[in-house]
Amino acid sequence: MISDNTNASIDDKYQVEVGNWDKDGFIVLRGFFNQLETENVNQFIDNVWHSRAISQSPVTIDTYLESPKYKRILLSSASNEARLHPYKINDLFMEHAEIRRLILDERLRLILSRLLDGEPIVCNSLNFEFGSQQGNHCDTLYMPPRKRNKMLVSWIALDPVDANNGPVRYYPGSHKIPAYRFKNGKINAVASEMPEFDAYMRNQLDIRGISEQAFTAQRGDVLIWHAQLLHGGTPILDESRLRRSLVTHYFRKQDYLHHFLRIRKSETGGFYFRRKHPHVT
Ligand SMILES: O=C(O)CCC(=O)C(=O)O
Repeated sequence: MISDNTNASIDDKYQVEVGNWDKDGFIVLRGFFNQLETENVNQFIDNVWHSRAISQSPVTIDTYLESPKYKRILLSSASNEARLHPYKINDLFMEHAEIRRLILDERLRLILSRLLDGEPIVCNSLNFEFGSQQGNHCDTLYMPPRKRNKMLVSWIALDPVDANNGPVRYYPGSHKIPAYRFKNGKINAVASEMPEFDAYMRNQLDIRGISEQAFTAQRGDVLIWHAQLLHGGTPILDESRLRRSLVTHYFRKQDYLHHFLRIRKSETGGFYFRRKHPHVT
């Protein structure tokens, strides 16, 4: 039983939502981070852009998402133009405490530990300014965990989000759909077989009567989803608006102890992987 006051109030506030995790495959933590915390991240991202050319940072960015111009490059070589189109900056958490502080926040870790049934460890983070605008997918297509169902994702709103600036869409309960097996027997995405994946998921949603929901949010709200939950990013209809967010994928630390040389402890007492940055294209 949790005795500490902070933990007890987290329990009071969020126990209902945590109770829905198994049924729905997601929970919502409204107003979890305050304005200062989210503004600090937005400021930090601005600074990362402004200082990129002199930073010699190994951090990478996926530019022109969902377009034929898509390319993964070093952030230090990204043009000003690239910032005006959907992009994601990969894995800032490996280099910067400003990101770790939020994604390994003590209260957040407590909730993630409950959902994972063990200590979380960050394996990847993504920073967006226009959302992902990505088609429907489950995150296990790209990074399946060693232990089935022991991976989850936190999505932190860094802007208010409504129907006009690209809310995340998601399908409650879709995490219960048995993972699609590609022809090689694995669940990792095979690009040429994604139409079959899409058809399988559409059929399963129909059978189960699951319909699409859009996640509208205030700055500081957190959506946590099960890595098997079907979701995607919607287009931004109002081109004058941003939709900044910080997305983090977590495994369960106890499933990766054999990678002990790469495990680091953060300033807040949480854990993350210190590995190589992704290759540029
Ligand atoms: O923020 C979004 O638009 C969706 C992000 C997403 O789908 C992901 O990171 O897996």
